Amino acid sequence: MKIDILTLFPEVCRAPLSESMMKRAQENKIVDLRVHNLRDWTSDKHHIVDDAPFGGGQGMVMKAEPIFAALEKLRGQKSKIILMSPAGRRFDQKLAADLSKESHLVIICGHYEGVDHRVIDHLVDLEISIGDYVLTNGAIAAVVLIDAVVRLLPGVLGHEQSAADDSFSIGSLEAPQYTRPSEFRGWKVPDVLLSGNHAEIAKWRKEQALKRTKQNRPDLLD
Ligand code: JCQ
Repeated sequence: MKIDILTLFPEVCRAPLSESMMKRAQENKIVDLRVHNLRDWTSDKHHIVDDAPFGGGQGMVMKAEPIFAALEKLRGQKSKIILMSPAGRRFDQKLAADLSKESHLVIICGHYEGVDHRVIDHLVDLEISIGDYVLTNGAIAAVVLIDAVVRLLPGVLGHEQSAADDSFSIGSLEAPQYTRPSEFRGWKVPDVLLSGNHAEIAKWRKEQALKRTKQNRPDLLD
């Protein structure tokens, strides 16, 4: 998969996408990730990327010209053009799985009070929000989306089963996990996990997963 990120703050996404699994996915040529500075596509001498909103109001709006100029270079036949925005459709595991089937994502990172709406009407395929809160910087949201998508690409996770077993893929949260020592500060690991009885362990995990889902995310059970 090829991913192009268009942002005014390339450094915000560079570090988190250069570590751990994202680093290995790039080294193994599973993903070809490129970060572009939107300012490089301005044609005026002051490299202006934003301006005041028509009709008045607070803040600045990202100009259409540099975004269209960038996309005309970056987009190909099969590119999916995404805008990160709090006004977008809410991102979830299903959308991550759908996007992991694409061959090329171009991700535009919004900032300020938004982008000129002609970008959304005539360029963007999909506006995506990572949640109901506002960030200063769409590049942070883009990192979240990319991480969730790239880890689903074949060969990124160590164990092929890991992604299929995720909470959110199975519709409820995961059961509690423990590791050594079996007693820590007087708190013991549940006996059943040390019993070696795999049927009992599976049953316990199912019960615990349900209990945890009821407590933390009752909406998942509806
Ligand atoms: C993305 N959830 C929150 C902030 C306007 C495109 O317009 C804007 C973009 C941003 C940055 O992104 C987010 C966000 N998903 O805040 C304001």
